[in-house]
Amino acid sequence: MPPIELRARPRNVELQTEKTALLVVDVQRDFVCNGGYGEFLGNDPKLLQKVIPPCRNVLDAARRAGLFIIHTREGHLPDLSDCPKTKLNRWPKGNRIGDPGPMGRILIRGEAGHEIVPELAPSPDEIVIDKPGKNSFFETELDHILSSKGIETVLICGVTTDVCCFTTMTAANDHGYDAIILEDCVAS
Ligand code: C5J
Repeated sequence: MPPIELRARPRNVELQTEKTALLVVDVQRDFVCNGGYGEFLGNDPKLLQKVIPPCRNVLDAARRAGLFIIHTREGHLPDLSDCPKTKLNRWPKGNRIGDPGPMGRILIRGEAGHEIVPELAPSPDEIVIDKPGKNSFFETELDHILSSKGIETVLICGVTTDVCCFTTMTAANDHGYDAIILEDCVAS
């Protein structure tokens, strides 16, 4: 496959398709859907929904270009044994991770709200990483998977810009990957 020219800051880059992965971060129903946990907390889901069409365009383009594609989901085990107390106690009782929410137990793996939105549903050959933290490398197999595929550059899209996307970008740098945030494909 020919390299892909990408306009970027601080400099444009030439992506080698076989060494580039697309990470679609946490576009889960609870974060972005009307009636999800985010809206229940008082957030306006429209701000995040705007990433869905551009992420879909990028996902389609990445599929056509044969990029390695990974989706992530933030969430916890049903017994919450992987959820730090600080994260659990962040909200008042009733609004906490594991409490019943509009789409099942909040941020619990297997619940309806934990699922990726249908527009960005992973294909059967794409990897889905379940992560207990914000940074997608924290307590996951992501680094191992990327390095075993010879990936050197990761393109990051999804939600939210300043939380899971940003922490994933800095962690990717720390692990030795070039990381590029697709700025029209992230939102907060
Ligand atoms: C948040 C995320 N914002 N996926 N998660 O808690 O950015």
